[in-house]
Amino acid sequence: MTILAILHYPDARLHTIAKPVADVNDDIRQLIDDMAETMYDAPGIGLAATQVNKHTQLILVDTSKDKSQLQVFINPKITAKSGEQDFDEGCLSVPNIYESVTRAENITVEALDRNGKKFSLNADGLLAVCIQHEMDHLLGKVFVEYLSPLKRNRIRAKMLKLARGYDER
Ligand code: GNR
Ligand code: NI
Repeated sequence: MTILAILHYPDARLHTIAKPVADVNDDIRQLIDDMAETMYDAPGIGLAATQVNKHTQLILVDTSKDKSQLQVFINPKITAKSGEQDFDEGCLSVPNIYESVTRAENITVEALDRNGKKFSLNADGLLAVCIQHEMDHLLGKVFVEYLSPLKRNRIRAKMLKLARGYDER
């Protein structure tokens, strides 16, 4: 297994729209395993293929306390949603920034699992937040795009300054 490099905002590649997975094959399963290792290493509770510069519709989530419940969603679709919740979100592509985002409280998701088998799942609370956050990545959307232009520009400037620091050292 391999730990993959995570793209950092404001990298234009984070705005790429992911393509559906046509065939759930061993290449996809290899990517799932590498992404899982990357997510647990980070550590994060979710990871979208977009964040590791792979532009296919694949997301991973593990919101369990002991990090033992990996959930894989290939070609995910939200088929129902209701309610609203505010949550302080973070993102591995925007390190050390936490801001409140409003999302649906309850969602129903349809997707394929790592064997290409279709399943449906109802989620609420943190799991629902995380799935919606990851699915946004597949659409090229980062959570800071829900913030005011002022906040977003401050975050962008901070990230650029940090990146410059790393390059010079
Ligand atoms: O690790 C993560 N934590 C998190 C916290 C609140 C809301 C969403 C998330 S997802 C994030 C990992 C990540 O960037 N996934 O894309
Ligand atoms: Ni993220």
